[in-house]
Amino acid sequence: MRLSSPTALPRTLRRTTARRTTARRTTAGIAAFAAAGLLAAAAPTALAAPSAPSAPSAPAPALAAPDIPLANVKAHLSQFQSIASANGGNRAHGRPGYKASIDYVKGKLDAAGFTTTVQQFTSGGATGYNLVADWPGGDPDKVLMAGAHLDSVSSGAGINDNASGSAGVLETALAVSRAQLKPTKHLRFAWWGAEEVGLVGSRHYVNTLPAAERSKVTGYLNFDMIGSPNAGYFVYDDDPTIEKTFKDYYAGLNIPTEIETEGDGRSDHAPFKSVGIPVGGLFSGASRAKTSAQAQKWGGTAGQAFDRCYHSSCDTTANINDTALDRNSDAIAHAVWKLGTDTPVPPGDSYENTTDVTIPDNGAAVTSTVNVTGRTGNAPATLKVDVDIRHTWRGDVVVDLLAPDGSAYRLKNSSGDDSADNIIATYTVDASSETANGAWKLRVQDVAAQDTGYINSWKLTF
Ligand code: DTR
Ligand code: CA
Ligand code: ZN
Ligand code: ZN
Repeated sequence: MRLSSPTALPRTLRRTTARRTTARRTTAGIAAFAAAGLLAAAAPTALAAPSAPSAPSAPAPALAAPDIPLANVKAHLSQFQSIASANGGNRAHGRPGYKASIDYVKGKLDAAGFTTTVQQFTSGGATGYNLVADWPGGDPDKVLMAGAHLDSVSSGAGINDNASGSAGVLETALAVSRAQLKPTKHLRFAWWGAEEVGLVGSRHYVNTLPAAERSKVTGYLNFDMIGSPNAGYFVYDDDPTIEKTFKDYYAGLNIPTEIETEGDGRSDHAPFKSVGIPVGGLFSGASRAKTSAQAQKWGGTAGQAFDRCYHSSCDTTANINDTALDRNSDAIAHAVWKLGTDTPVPPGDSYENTTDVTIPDNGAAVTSTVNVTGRTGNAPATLKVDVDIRHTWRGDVVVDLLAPDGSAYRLKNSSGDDSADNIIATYTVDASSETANGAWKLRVQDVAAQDTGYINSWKLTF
């Protein structure tokens, strides 16, 4: 049902000066106006004039990941470089430099309180090793994994490919220990062997993981080359929630990202993906050349490979972009903290924002957002919208619900003669044409001068 835009009604004289309501057409709202079914709106209950706005109720503090110290990550790279130099110049599968790398990482994790397991396998007649480190605690039935391959090619030390990812994951695990993090999920970190000879270690892990254990893995985050000298910022486009976690992180830093297109099947996320486990990850680029458009947004050199030493002997500690290594290591920690501590709201529950938002008098619209995640399919035809707006002379106020795609659903029009205060009401919206997951917004506008207020809270119930 298409609703008319708010009518601008002359306000009866109320004060010394006559006032007119000038309801603004919200072109976006009109243009995107869906055939919204406003099925019913409980009559707002008139309340006593609001007391002074209560102190904004602080939302539950999200657990923010700590900064991952670049110096610590680089110290691990130096160790891996020394290991390679002391063992024939590489850390390849079946060579002593690889087992020495495993021993180094294991020693750090044992000292930090992790439960470590070294899993052996054979490939090409040589013994290979995976290192798996469990952080005690969390829901054993909801396991979040993060990993990186620890082996290099035989031609070099493999510092960007992939000591960089190994060190970023290691330092994130050590940060979990320093924080004595109590995540809701069970955290498991892994360093894979024999990736360079065909994803052998990670495939062995997945194939030998009992089905009951496999079904507990809610996601696997893969980090393979995160410090390329001519760096790009690529996000795997596999699981949308994991992808969004990384993309939102970088957007918060105003760093543009691109979807990773060359890595499908080429790293350790592939075996997890092949059994239906949600995967994601980050990548800073390999032998492909950076375009001029990419150089525009990321810096670096157009026409040059992201990593000119890919699979070469020059892949040493000199082959690292510190900024990319630092940013990507921080992004790993952000994803582990966010995905490891989020407790997805079970379907049928509500999504609420209780942060106060001031509504400018006769001014621009303001919005308040709830992020709906963990749902499947579309929103219901009877989406419940509980609104709590404290505002004198509520006739000034226009209220819309904005779906994640921007579609506007009018909940309340302005009405010049409604002099009652506050809008505390429940609206029901037919949102069945909208995808459930995403950022839903309550948009509120005061379209008449004088009388002010704020959004106190609002809630969506599916
Ligand atoms: N890191 C490479 C595999 C590889 C090449 N391009 C991508 C893109 C995304 C992930 C991995 C890769 C290697 O280990 O040889
Ligand atoms: Ca950092
Ligand atoms: Zn490689
Ligand atoms: Zn690699």
